[in-house]
Amino acid sequence: MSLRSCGFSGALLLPHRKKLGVEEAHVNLMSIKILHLSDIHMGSGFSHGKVNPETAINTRLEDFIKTLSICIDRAISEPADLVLFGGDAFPDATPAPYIHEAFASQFRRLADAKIPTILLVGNHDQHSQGTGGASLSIYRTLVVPGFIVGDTITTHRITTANGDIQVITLPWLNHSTLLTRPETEGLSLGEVGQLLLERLQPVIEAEIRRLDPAIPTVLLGHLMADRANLGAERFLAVGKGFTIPVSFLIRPELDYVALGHVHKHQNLNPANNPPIIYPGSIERVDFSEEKEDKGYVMIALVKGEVQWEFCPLPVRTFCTIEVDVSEAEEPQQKILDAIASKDIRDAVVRLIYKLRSEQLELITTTALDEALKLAHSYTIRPELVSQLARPRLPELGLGDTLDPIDALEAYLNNREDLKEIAPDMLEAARKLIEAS
Ligand SMILES: [Mn+2]
Repeated sequence: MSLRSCGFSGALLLPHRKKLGVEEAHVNLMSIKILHLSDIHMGSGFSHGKVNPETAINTRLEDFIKTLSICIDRAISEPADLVLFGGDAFPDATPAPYIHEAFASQFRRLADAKIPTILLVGNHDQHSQGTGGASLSIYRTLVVPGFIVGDTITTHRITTANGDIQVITLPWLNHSTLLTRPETEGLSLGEVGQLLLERLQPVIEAEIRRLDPAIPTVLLGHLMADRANLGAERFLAVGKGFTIPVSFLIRPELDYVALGHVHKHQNLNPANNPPIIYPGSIERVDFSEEKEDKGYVMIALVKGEVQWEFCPLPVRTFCTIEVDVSEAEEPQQKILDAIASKDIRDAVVRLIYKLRSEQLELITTTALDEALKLAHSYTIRPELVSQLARPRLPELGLGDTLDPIDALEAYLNNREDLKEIAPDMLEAARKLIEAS
């Protein structure tokens, strides 16, 4: 695990400026340095770790803490003038106290170093669709010096060591944020999304109109943008919330758009006017992020000029080993060869092999365990090829007649990946059937 160097001078030239008065030049000579990170999801993926016997803590929590601490170290050593967290601190709004404490003790170091910090509220931070508050609101209640909790659409003017900056916070929006229940009744999810977007537009316009045009401006939003290349969050796009067109975010008033929500790092506006950046998650949350680099973004900003750089983090390797041995004469050896072909040391490994039921007795699990023992953790999933051909929904046998809702329910019961949106889908289906 090597960390690519991420050198960053942060000093910006001011090529397009008219001649500056001495005083003005003094103020503008240094750029404002921002560290932008997002989607920490601390407390996720414990099944990929194990309990550290020395600390009694799950090793994946230790991984997440270590990665977050590298981000905070960087903010302090730079030093950053401002830290922007793009939302989704934990897997849900009610993390176990020791997980919340681990998160707080890292961010507390920013308060100690007097680095202003904005904690934006993401969908995973809201308790019961936002009506139960947010896990991060505790920082406002405690009045942590320099900390702002972004749980409303507001513009914050922040004074930093290198000048003032304004940040528009746009937390995760759900249906109850800008719409009332009677307004959404009978509407499809798509129509609700459209209505929400229509409501959002003037609210954002009002914020933009109030901006001070002389100082740098950042929009910090937790949202699903329509051009985003989806990582682990791809299922959340369906039914949960709505997408915002990237064109909505390309505004001359904005110098940088700092996003959270999508776990895959990307810039949605290669023209960089302004850069629209998802830094992505700081650790791999699950196997869907196996091939993604993880990191944070450093930004140097003066009004009208921005430089940004993705800084990779040395995160835990995830490794999928998939092998079909159903036609192999020595299936065990073929599996061992597949394992040997990968660098599994300290990695989270999943071994998936396909075989015929007659081959089952040719596989010795202890030999596989031995071959995988260098991994940090591993799972082994044999898949029987004969089983693969089974009816996709065994509950729907011949002769059964099902009404459409029962059929959909049976289907959803077989789709673990749709579990989160299953109630929404069933509700939408009921409405459709009632309307027809
Ligand atoms: Mn999110």
